[in-house]
Amino acid sequence: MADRPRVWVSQPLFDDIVGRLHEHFEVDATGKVTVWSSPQIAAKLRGCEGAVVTLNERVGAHEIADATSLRAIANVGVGYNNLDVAALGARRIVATNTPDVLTETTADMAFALLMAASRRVTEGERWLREGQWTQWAFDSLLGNDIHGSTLGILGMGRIGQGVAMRGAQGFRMRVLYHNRSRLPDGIESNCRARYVDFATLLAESDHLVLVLPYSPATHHVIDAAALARMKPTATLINIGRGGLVDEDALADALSGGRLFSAGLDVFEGEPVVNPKLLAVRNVVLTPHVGSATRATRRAMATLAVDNLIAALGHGPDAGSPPTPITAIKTAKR
Ligand code: 8YV
Repeated sequence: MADRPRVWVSQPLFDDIVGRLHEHFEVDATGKVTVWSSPQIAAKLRGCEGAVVTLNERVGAHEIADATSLRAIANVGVGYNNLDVAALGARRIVATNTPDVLTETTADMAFALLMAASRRVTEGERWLREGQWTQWAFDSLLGNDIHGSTLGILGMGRIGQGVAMRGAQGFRMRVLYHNRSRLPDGIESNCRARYVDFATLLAESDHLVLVLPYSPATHHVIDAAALARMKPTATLINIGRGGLVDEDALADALSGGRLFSAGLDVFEGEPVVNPKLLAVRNVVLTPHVGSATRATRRAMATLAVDNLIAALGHGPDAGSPPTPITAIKTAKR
């Protein structure tokens, strides 16, 4: 049907889930993982009413300038710093994300990194594979305890709360957090977490987990000065966005013995990783896989597709996408 609205799906998701879009739209779906330049994104969006995008695709004023029929962007992911929400809002383009469905999986990943970095799991594996394990030694690869230590959380949204609960209940950790605003008492006691100021969080955490959204206001929130306030025995975990951390300063602190270890799932220039970090022994590096379980990625793709269908006025939630970022109403066709 020639008059069906066109939508673009920027990366391969799951065929059966993307297939649901065919019921309502002409679908321009990408068959293989693709790096899209800004002009290519603009060209793809031109003539589309909607798109499903990932963190790889920056969608801002420039990319939507010629997309005069664009009405909705469904982001696959809870973080949406790839979208210029103000530019979309000015054009009354609905933007949605995928909160909640990835909370527990991403909180699990924070602990995977925390445990690996504190107990030197990947470092030990490298050492073993390199054939360096010639004799068991009482004092080799000594790490730090997780149980009973102080867990600090910077950014106490849904994922931060999931990390707090794992720490408090699973590892009997003392949990401190800092956030833009203090949480209501009920949530604090549920997570067994205590609100502290930023300086106290830095000074007292044995394990500091970054889970806050990235924006110009949070750029390099962990810089050389912040690192200098942390315990030299501490471990830093970043599952938020790479731009939260000054990576050069982190690499210097790690190699200079001013920070015990780090676990990073996100990087400022990803997929390119700062060579100074690659050269450091005491850092665990993973390729942005915080939400990467089959079940969670399916749930994210499903929610993004539900959002797009609803935002474009179809399906059971027509006109009311389940998880909008902006409060802008869907224009009726
Ligand atoms: C996603 C993430 O995999 O949700 C987020 O913010 O960083 C990841 O869980 C990514 O956004 C996919 O676009």
